Amino acid sequence: MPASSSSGRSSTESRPPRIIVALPAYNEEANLGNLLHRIGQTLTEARLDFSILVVDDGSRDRTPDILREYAREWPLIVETHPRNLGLGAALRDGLKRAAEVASARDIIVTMDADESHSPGLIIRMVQMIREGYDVVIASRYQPGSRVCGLTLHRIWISRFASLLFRAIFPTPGVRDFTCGFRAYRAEALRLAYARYGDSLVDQEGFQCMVDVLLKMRRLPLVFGEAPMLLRYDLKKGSSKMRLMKTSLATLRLLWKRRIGR
Ligand SMILES: Nc1nc2c(ncn2[C@@H]2O[C@H](COP(=O)(O)OP(=O)(O)O)[C@@H](O)[C@H]2O)c(=O)[nH]1
Ligand SMILES: [Mg+2]
Repeated sequence: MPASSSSGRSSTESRPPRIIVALPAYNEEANLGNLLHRIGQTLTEARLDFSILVVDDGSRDRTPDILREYAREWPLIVETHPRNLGLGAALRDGLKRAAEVASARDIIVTMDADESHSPGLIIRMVQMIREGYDVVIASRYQPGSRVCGLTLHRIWISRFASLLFRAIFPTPGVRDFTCGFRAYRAEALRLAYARYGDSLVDQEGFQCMVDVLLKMRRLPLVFGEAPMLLRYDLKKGSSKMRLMKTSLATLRLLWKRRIGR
């Protein structure tokens, strides 16, 4: 049974769902201010109730100043790690805090803090959750998807990853296993925490994203994808993902999960 129909609580709540946008951020001074502004503007124009939750993972640039500045304008929750713990730890703390502050009908969105993910797509993802999906992935592999500014070798590695995961972990509705831009029905995330506890996010590096999905696919949830316009050309600064390290860690994870651990 999908998470959407597993609780009677939701129908008794009167306030409209709130969107909680969780952003892991590490040294994102070049992108964060503009992104926060775009998220705030987009969701305000769409008349959606929202909060933005940023996990500042020990940034040593102006990221904390930007957060202080934007907290005056937008509903911002900030979690700070005194030192850099990595994307896995940021996602772990961000999702957990978001699940704690959310009520059953709320929607939790994760996205990169680097401006390559468009806030406009949140509207469509939220709509899909309202239609009944429990988890919606912004996907590079749906008709209508487009990728701008990504190097060819990263495009091919991502495509290879998609084919590999689809072959080994076929999941109805899912083609893009690695993208960090997702929307979760809060109730679905709670179900995942009830099943896995804190081990829901226990991978250190960038492979944490795919791992959450591999765990959630075992639950009775409905997955869907929205075609994404990936604007890698808008990203200022270089990628923080170490390609070789992440690829090897992802292959190790794939093997581990394949043999059921
Ligand atoms: N919290 C935290 N976030 C990180 C770290 N490294 C990267 N990120 C964030 O993770 C997201 C993805 O990183 P990014 O450089 O955009 O990777 P790419 O899009 O795959 O090239 C961005 O929002 C980064 O700020 C880290 O060590 N800690
Ligand atoms: Mg990115």
